[in-house]
Amino acid sequence: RPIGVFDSGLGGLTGVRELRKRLPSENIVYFGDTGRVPYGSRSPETILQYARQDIAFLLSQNVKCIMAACGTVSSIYPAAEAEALPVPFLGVVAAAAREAAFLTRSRRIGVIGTAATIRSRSYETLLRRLVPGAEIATQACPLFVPLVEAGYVDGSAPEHQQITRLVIEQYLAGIREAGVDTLILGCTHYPLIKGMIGEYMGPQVALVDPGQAAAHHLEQLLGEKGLRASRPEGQAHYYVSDTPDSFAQTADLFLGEYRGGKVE
Ligand code: DGN
Repeated sequence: RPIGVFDSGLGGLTGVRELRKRLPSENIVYFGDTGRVPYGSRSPETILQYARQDIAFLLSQNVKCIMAACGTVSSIYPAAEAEALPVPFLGVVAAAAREAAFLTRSRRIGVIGTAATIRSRSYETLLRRLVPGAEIATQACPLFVPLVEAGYVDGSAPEHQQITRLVIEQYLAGIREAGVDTLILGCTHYPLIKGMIGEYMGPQVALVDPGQAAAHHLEQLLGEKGLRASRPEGQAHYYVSDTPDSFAQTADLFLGEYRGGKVE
């Protein structure tokens, strides 16, 4: 049975990329709600309703576990509802908070994400539990998603990177000022500008990529439950709720060399 991964759109493919690297034998079914993206600017009620529908689709594909690659969904989806699902559920927020708690020395942690993620205080709630006395600086960065989707990412044309750098400076000045030693990149899209964010924050700040943390956590979870696949190479199937027309181009941006599989 495959691992089910879903996201509000195609950004969650950054999570798939980490899964393909870490768990190459696994089959993956990905669902991207491209017909209704973005979730990050919507109300918690709407996000929850969409998340339930996304999860129902993955369950209909007979998945053995579900990873919510979306920072926004992982922030809103109630733990009690996740526990009641027939298969294990893992959100990127829980995985990234755990990783940040492990990495921080000063207990000063920064969190960036969509407006909905930051408003939900999901990271603060978890981090306060995991890191007693933590000081947490948060910042919503709504312009990062369109910048990444426009291709203004690490390694793009210098004039494009220059624009992204200006926005980074504007959003992250307060967090840099707060002297954090760990920064959670709490949205699917941010790993694509990790290089520029790292340059701005400086080498003393550890950057947490939630997709990477979730892939690591899922590897442990599947191992514990005896659910690891043993075939030589797994396949990925991609489903989207809009027409798949622009899938190839955008998917390449988020997946890099890890494409392969079918779009449905
Ligand atoms: N996938 C969303 C997230 O990680 O929060 C970003 C895209 C969106 O829905 N705005």
